[in-house]
Amino acid sequence: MGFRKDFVWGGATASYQIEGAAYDDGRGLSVWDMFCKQEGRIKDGWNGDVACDHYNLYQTDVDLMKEIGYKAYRFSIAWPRILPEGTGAVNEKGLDFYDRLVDSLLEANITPYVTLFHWDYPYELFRKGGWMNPDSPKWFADYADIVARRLGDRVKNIFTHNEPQCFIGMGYQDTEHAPGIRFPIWDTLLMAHNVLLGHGYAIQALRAAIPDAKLGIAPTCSAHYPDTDSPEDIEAARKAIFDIEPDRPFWSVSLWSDPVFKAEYPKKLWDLFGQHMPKIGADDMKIISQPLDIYGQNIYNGQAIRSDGKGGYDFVQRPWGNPITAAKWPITPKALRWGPKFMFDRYGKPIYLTENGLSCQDAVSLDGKVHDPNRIDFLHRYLKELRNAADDGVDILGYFHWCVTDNFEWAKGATERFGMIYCDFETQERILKDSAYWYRDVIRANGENL
Ligand code: IFM
Repeated sequence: MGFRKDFVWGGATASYQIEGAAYDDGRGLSVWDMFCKQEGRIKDGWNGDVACDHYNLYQTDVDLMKEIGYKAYRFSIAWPRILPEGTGAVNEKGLDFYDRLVDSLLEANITPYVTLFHWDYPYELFRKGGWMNPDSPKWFADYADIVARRLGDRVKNIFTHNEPQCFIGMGYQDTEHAPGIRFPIWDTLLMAHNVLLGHGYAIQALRAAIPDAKLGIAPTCSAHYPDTDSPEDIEAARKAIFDIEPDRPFWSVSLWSDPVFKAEYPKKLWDLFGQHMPKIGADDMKIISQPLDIYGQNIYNGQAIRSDGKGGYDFVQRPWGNPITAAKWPITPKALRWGPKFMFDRYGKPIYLTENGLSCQDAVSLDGKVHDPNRIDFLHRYLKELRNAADDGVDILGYFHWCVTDNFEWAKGATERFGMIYCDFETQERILKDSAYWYRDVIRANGENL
């Protein structure tokens, strides 16, 4: 069977990680600007002030994407570039930038996929309580409406939030990401609820402004997979992937996706934190569960699961010396077969792999090229498993490699290179890595050469 004929091959980025121009043309501050100013937060003290200077070099990047043969490009919009205070006055110059970018993509025959929020939350709204403020869902919807009215004639694929697991879990629980302040569980659960309400209100606004748009959300997951093909292990892995860990609830899939697709919070969340859950308004779950067209999944890895023989599951210890990426993330290609399958079985929505990739210690060789065999091997293995998922009947619409270029990798700064395009952060020179040429061939063959 293989990938569908109209399979969407592309790459993804996020505004704060590549744009730079952090203080130009009226952009407001985000929590990430302020987080980076705090000593010790970012490896080697880097920040997104310039990053890949994509704000100025976007045409170069679009040209390179075209050279690779991308059919689509997923990028995020910097909320504070559009609304410097988060709400109120609109910064026309910010909208102009995305206008230019979208036009340039369409000119190159690359379909734009927009993510509204990939973590650069307006600092002025954070000062008003951020996602804890009861008005925060409406702030997000108003922002969505402004973007839709400006870009909706050309942008027809939109995701609301990217990885709510991370911006809530890592921002307010682990504190490794902005704003890096630990809040008690009841406040963090309230934030999560407002994030979901914001998603629902934004979908209403987007639907009204762009009736022919395909709308979705792009969470992430640890895509656990069965250790064997036995029905018991498969059901155990399914259980594990949707489970909620008491000490890391925000990392779960079901906390975010059950409300969106099933209009309810999972029972286990109530069992664990019932007394800390926010007050749920009469219409809240209806608003959160607005019908969606597409489901984005960012999947990097998972863990093998075995049935414990009692209806539960056990994590299988990874073999000694199990391959890892430069970020020390385990390499587990089966995550791309079973993650999408379990999501499709539970939520029934067509899936885009909205992020997948790895960081390597890439460098320019003496021959002036960037050889990244590990990336090619990783992608080859993962894409084969994704194709297996498609063969299993999972409706997979497309794949966005993370990341188009090397970029500002959040707290890890410049120490992790995720791109297919090498970026020299001093000179802003770009070089297509070997994997980019390899990916070009995969796109041309629609994955049949894998
Ligand atoms: O760089 C991030 C991205 O912003 C969100 N998903 C994971 C990537 C790699 O860490």
